[in-house]
Amino acid sequence: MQINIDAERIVADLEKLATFSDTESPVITRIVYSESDQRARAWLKEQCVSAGLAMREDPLGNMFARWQGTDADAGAVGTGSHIDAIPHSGRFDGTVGVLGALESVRALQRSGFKPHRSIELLVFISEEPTRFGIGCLGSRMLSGALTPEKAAALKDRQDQPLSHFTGPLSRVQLPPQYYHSFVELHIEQGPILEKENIPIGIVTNIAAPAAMRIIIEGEGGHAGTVLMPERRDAFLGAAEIALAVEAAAKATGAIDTVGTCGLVDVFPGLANSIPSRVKLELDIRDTVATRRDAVLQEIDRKCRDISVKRKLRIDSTILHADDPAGCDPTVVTALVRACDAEGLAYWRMVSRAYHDSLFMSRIAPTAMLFIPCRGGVSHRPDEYAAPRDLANGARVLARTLAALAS
Ligand code: HGY
Ligand code: MN
Ligand code: MN
Repeated sequence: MQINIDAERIVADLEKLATFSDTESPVITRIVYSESDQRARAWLKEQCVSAGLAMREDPLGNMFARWQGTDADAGAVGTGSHIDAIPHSGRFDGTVGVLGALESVRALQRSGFKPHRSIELLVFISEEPTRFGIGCLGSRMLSGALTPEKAAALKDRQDQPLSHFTGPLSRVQLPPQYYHSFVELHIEQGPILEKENIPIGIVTNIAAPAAMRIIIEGEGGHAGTVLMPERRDAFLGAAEIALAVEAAAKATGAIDTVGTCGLVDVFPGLANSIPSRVKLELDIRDTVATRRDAVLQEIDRKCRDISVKRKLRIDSTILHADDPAGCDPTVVTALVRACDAEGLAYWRMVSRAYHDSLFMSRIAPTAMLFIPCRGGVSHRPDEYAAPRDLANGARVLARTLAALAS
């Protein structure tokens, strides 16, 4: 089967999608449910409809664009990713797995392929943790990993509850066997493929992410008149915790353990006022869940020590601590065969970033394919994937979808 991918079309679509942003392209900010996000999803819906796909949206905002197969009752072959983008990030994270997949479908249509199983493009809502502090909100609910009750209890950055739904959240979870299989195309967000000069990554495992929120409370006061021995400076407690995160991640001795303190809110946040309250949000990951959990426990222990030593009140909450995912061997084999058919070298690898596939793997045989991104850079405006790599990814995806849908 000859598959002709229109790489220029993917590039043009990515550029158009990048215009729906709260910051000037190439700096992208597209927070879920924001005006930019809504406009982006409306534009995307039009693209899917003009590709002849049947559109539906669930109460949370997950979008489904279906190419009806000859056997309407058979489990569909799913593909897709996300289009929400963290503030000050890039144009390729998530979007490649949506617009590249759309071009894969169009290329299969042009080749005259007729799917036996329906092929369905899924655009997940809220993959990034920006608004609710928890990533993969859409795929967590689709897979049942997050119940409607827990979702309704989520609060956003303004402490507002999740309210952007258009119907009962109980209708979001997919019925069993809804998908026969699921494949997600994504940029690697790491340096390996570019460094090894390998065009395709086939993901065998997805690392286990965890997020922790820590509130540190001390005593505020005048930066000039409160003498050092009397101080209970909340930020210095936070600083010790941030260093403890780095030490605990390194102490496991495994290169797969990572820890980041990326969100620091200091109150009142003025140079001449001693910090009385600090909110930290931590991101701890590992390919082995027990090793990651040991890091979470070590951080908790350090918080207790720092609380006593600095007379601070320190409360920590685990926002989520998910299991890693193993990708399904049959879907991995379909990807390998597609690479062979295209004469493309591939590299089996771990995904250190999490993706909606982490949760889709709980309800369907799932695997992912990566394309290189320049310098391995992601979550930054200089994130970049070359047209040739976009076309390679879409071609391998098209072949894989065709094989799974036959
Ligand atoms: O953080 C992640 O791994 C994903 O890019 N949201
Ligand atoms: Mn991301
Ligand atoms: Mn992503």
